[in-house]
Amino acid sequence: AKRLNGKTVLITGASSGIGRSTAFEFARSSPQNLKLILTARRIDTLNEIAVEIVQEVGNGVKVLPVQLDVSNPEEVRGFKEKLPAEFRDIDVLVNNAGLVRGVAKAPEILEEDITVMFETNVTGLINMTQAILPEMLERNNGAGVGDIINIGSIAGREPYVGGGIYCATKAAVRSFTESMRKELISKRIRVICIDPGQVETDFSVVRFYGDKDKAKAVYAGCEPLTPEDIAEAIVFAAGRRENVVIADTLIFPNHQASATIMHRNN
Ligand code: NDP
Ligand code: 8X3
Repeated sequence: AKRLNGKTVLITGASSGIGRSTAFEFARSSPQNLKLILTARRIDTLNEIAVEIVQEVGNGVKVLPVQLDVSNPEEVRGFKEKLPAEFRDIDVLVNNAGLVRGVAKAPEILEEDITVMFETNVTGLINMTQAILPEMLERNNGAGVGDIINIGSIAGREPYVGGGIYCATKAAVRSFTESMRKELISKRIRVICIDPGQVETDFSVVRFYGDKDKAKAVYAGCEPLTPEDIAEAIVFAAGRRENVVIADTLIFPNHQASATIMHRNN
């Protein structure tokens, strides 16, 4: 879309799944004049993705891979200063980095899992937002400019058994997002929440601590969304006329009607 021409887009968690697909989708939709900052912990993977994007769309798109652990407040704080000047005016922040660990119920939930989920999905997302927002607010002669796109989940709307912590983190994302939209009412900054249902990525592999068979079983007899489906929605939201805010979106695959109601074919 022409509206994305010249934009600088920062994606967290761009090394896999939805974040990775979102990077490709932005590049495809504005292949001549876009700056993409791809962040995650796995810098080697980001470097590979940067090469693949340029192979696919050409070098009209500038891709900058940067290692960043959003759960580390110090890294987040120092992040902006490390960027080359031409990448510093961020127009679109996609807060996508996130994870789930385990399916344990209270009181069996591992303390480490609780900490990692909250520090990544909640504190990490909030710290990232606070790191990027000040410049968004200053630009446009103080009227502000830019989009903050937060990836929530159906899990943030509907808590389920075995998801006590993950669901709580996504409910927190939802609540923070809504507060911010209200706080920024007088600014030209769009605050956008996208809540996916079931998407097949490494999400369930991470949930089951690397057990691929258990992860596969989550999608048995179902046809989950692909990460591209969510990437399209993200880029669509970012590509609207500046007065149009796709404030809140819930996206299911056809067989899904709630966090736990799934039609299975076998
Ligand atoms: P993936 O596991 O495929 O991708 C997760 C991404 O987050 C990776 O790029 C990973 O990169 C990154 N990440 C994890 N921890 C950190 C960290 N501390 N710092 C920086 N990056 C981090 O899963 P998805 O693509 O599915 O997940 C993306 C988002 O979508 C998450 O917020 C998830 O909660 C949400 N979501 C997913 C759904 C699904 O069914 N898949 C449904 C609804 C929401 P690295 O390991 O290199 O740091
Ligand atoms: C991921 C969707 O419902 O498996 O956010 O937790 S769910």
